[in-house]
Amino acid sequence: DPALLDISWFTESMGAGRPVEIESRHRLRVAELAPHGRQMAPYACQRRTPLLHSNQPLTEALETLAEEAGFSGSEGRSLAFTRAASVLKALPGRLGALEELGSLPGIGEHSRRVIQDVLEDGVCAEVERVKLSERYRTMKLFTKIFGVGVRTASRWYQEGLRTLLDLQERNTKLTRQQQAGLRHYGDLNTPVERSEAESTSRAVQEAVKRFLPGASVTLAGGFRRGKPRGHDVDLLLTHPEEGREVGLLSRVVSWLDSQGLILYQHSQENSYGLREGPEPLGGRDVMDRFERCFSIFRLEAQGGPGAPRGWKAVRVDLVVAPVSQFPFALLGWTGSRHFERELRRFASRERKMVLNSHALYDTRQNLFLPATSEEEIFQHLGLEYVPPAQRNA
Ligand code: DCT
Ligand code: MG
Repeated sequence: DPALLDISWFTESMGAGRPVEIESRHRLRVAELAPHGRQMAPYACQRRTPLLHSNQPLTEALETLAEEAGFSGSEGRSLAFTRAASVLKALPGRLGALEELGSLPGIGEHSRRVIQDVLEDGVCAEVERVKLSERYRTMKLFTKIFGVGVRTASRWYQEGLRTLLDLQERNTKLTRQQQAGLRHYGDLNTPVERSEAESTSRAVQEAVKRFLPGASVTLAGGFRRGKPRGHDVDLLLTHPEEGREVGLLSRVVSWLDSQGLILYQHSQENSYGLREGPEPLGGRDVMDRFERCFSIFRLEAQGGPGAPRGWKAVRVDLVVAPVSQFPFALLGWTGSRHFERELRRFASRERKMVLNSHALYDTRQNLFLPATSEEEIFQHLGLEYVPPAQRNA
């Protein structure tokens, strides 16, 4: 694929487009023995992490601190808490005592203290303080607006804004995306049910069929990992014949729009071929270079007593992948976010390979390793296959 011949953006983007990864103190060596007599591998992509696990109170506390660190721009600290939480999610049973942490990888001093507090008192004072703090609460409120990231929320907080009403009354400058986010704030922060994700997928499937028979629509993201609800619907489009997918998205989106199904949309073309400078840090917006559409659908309510009116606004991401890149796109868009981060870290540190949602590149052999399925990508990486339901790291 000529688009992939120029790999400079590809390898550069790995460094520039991703949050900085902190060094793990635990290098890949003899897998360490976890409690319950099971081995706990150091990378999340080497473990099986089910959706439901036995350490919810502990992981919730750690993830609150991870979120708070993210709000303060401390990516390294945030990652450390996320790592610790992820390890606990992979435990086969409830952590009973602090001593059982001894053999687990990736649990730092601070996380250990938090775990100790929760084990001993049921809560951790630090976490409770964070949850009550004005800054955390405001940051949470603002970052839940579609189109608002940590930087914008932080700026608004500094300017003294505290509520959604403040945003409106003080005529804060909002992008078109943020205006839509604010307009549909309630709906977009009401979880999307699986049934709603499936009916969205069907609507897109029907539109796709009109313009390109044979093209497929795949539900990715949290729903593919078995989550019963999520914050959006992630859909991947492809066609078994390379190149046939070009031009599909705009037609599909126009048609859905003409049917009154779209409340907001922002499409961007693919940018495989473009040479660009370093991309801004983090965020799903710079995750990959596929042609895509960030949208808000107007979904007919499924009825029932819970439906206050006839429709509901739902966030939908449509992503188009050429079939040669599809397995990489599927792997990248299935998540979890932490599982993806760990896959890339494992690839780069342990295999000297560069993995993203487009391809896998072996820097020792200087070649791309093609794949026709997710299983093949795991094989190239020398990893045991982890099914989507076990990627809830
Ligand atoms: N992703 C990633 N890195 C990011 C953002 C996203 O690797 N910075 C991947 C992992 C999941 C996928 O993209 C879809 O992202 P989300 O919709 O944010 O996550 P989700 O797991 O589908 O969760 P939710 O249920 O909240 O939608
Ligand atoms: Mg999602």
